[in-house]
Amino acid sequence: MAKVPVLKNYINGSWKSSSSGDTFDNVNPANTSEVIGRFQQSTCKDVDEAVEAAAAALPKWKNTPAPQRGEILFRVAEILVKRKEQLAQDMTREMGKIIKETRGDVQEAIDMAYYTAGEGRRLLGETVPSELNNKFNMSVRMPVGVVAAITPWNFPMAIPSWKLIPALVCGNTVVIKPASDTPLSSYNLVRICEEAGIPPGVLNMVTGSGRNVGTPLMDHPKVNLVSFTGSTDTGSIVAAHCAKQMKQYSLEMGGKNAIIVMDDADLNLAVEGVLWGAFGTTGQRCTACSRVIVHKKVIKKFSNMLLRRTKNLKVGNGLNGKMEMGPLINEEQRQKVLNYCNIGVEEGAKLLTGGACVSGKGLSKGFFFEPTLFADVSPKMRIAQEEIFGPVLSVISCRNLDHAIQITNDSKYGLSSAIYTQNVNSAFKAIENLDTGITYINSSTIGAEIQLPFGGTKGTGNGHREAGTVALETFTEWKSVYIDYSGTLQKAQIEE
Ligand code: UN1
Repeated sequence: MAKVPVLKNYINGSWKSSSSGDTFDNVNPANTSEVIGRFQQSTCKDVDEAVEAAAAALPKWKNTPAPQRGEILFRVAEILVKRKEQLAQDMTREMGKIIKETRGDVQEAIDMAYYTAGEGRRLLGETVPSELNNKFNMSVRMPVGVVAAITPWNFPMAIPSWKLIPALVCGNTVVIKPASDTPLSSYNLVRICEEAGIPPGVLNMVTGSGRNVGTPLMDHPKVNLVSFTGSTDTGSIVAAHCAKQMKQYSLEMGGKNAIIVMDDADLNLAVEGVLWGAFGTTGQRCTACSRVIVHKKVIKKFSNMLLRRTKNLKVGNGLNGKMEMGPLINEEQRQKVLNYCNIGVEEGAKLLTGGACVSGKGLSKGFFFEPTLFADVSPKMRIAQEEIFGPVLSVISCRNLDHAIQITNDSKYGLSSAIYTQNVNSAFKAIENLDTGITYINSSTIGAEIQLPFGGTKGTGNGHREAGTVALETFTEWKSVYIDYSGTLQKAQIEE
């Protein structure tokens, strides 16, 4: 059996063991007998060291011209391109999603790096006229300081890249705590950043549990901003901790995303979009489609078409290119999904297919679950309201567009929504009235591109967005600058 590699923390430019001396195993969710790596079970001492390193590296990094910072990130993109296949394979082994999707995850990091590297030569501010003569007004961006990035397991490289890359181009220094289920992809990304020339202390990585690493990291007084992606429950804890110290925080949290299928929709197209949104990444996306709201005129036909396709999805090890859906991330998640299926049945929804763990045929050592479809779901049922984060889709009937929009918006979340219709008026009405941060027309709820803002309304976030140019709003502070070259005391607002 191959020797299991021991992978270390990255602090101040060196790869270091944790002060606890303990490690934890990163296992393959498709085959739990495969241990991918042993990672550091870190403590608050390691966190402290990493944050101190980030704070010490800040003045120099902040004063490195932004175009130079951008050039290093451009090199990150180039290395990611060269290693894309290996990085994707590592990711499928640690996370389970199929290889096409992990290639997409790495691609999203590549897109982010190329796009954001260019910000090194923009970082746009404003110039505005002054109300006085011989006076010049402008705004410039400053880094926030030390950024703590706390990242989830479902996009093990893309989401870390959404945080690290904009933070770094803006002149911040960073400590990242990756999810314990998928630390290898963050490790790979940090190694690439080191290779590309990110100086010691500017980027640090500490692995370990939420309690021993995440909490001391967000509570550290030298951390100026916490950028978190994960569950709404954990996000509200992050918010409470940050509020106590009046530090900034940006949260990306849950979703209960819906696709509306109108009676004039291209049903074949809609079925494909719904399948991709519901069962891609085994339903473990915050943008996953977990409700499909179908016009009553076509619901019977649509449900039959969807059922046929759902039953035929190939579930298996994501490294096998023929598979369409991999395992869930761990047993806890699988039990949660199973529990929701039981709740759905108890609530009176009709289980059309799925609802159970998959075993046998070489799958018994993985956390596989059947693609699951519920019909006769009413909007208030728990399976229609709560985020399941698994391959469970609820079909809900609607009377008309207004009704569909009302059902979609009846959610504590507001991340992504979609509508399938051939009617331009319905499409625009939906764009206007769906209360989500992202809306797709004739496309699924997943697959956001990095050059637009990513995030949502209500319980999904706290008003911030990631990616696009707006990421700069999170990772910079504004400074307004007034330059008076009149040589006299000029008083704004004051009549002489
Ligand atoms: C997430 O699920 O946390 O739009 C991120 C998408 C991907 C990102 C998802 N580009 O589905």
